Amino acid sequence: MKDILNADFVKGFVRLCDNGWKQGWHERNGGNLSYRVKSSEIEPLKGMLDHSGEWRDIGTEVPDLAGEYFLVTGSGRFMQNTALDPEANIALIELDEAGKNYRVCWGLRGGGVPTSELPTHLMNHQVKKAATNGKYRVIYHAHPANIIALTFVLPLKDEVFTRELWEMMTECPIVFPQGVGVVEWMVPGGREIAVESSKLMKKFDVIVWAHHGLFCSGEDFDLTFGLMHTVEKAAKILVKVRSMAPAKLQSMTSQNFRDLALAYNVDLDERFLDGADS
Ligand code: 2HA
Ligand code: ZN
Repeated sequence: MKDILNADFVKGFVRLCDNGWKQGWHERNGGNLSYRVKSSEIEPLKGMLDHSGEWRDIGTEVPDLAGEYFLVTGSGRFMQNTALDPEANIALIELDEAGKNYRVCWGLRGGGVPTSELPTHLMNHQVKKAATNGKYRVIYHAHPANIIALTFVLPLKDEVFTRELWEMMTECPIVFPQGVGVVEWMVPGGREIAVESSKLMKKFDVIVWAHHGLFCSGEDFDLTFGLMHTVEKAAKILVKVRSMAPAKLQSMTSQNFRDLALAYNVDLDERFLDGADS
């Protein structure tokens, strides 16, 4: 199976898992990753895939992803172990022609199933594929401590999280100009949270799951990991600021954001600017 392990997308996938682990975002089996494989990447590997596995229910429907292949982390697997033994911890799956079932074509040696968050991953892929003309291919879920901490002290509103995080580092509005969406606490791992998440993924590349973690989406592994990293770093600064003093003495103003948007040619939603100066 050397060729599958040497494919660039597999190497990039494994590297992201390892980097997330090194950041401390993946305690035990926390977090998961999926990649929508290009047909040019799957073609040369087809002879090495096993198409005899049984079809299993995804737990939701993703008709616009019918027949596509995804590389995914395994349920209960530890990110920490991915680089040590990719074939035991990740899987290439294929979706059926209805987008209702999947089967494992490679990986999860010794058995197992894809991440418990497969419904959210696939529904987010479906939304992002449509919204970006197929450009976005990565969905990444992690449990970074600072953003989780903030979900206990900030109102669970898109406007509040976006504005607070944007203010923490000048680059933030350039890195995530649409802002961040927030999902109130829900039971993870099923269709319901997948539906709520995918509604927000239509507008945002980053969504916060209250008291749980973050989902990021992007074109490739570097951009998606970089997005997670940037959001969590801004959250870390905000935790420090709030720990040092009850209120900020000064911060970026709405006009500062408008000037930045003009200089860097990004669209910032006025919803996050108007009346938000404190
Ligand atoms: O263990 O993070 O949300 C995987 C998870 C579930
Ligand atoms: Zn999680």
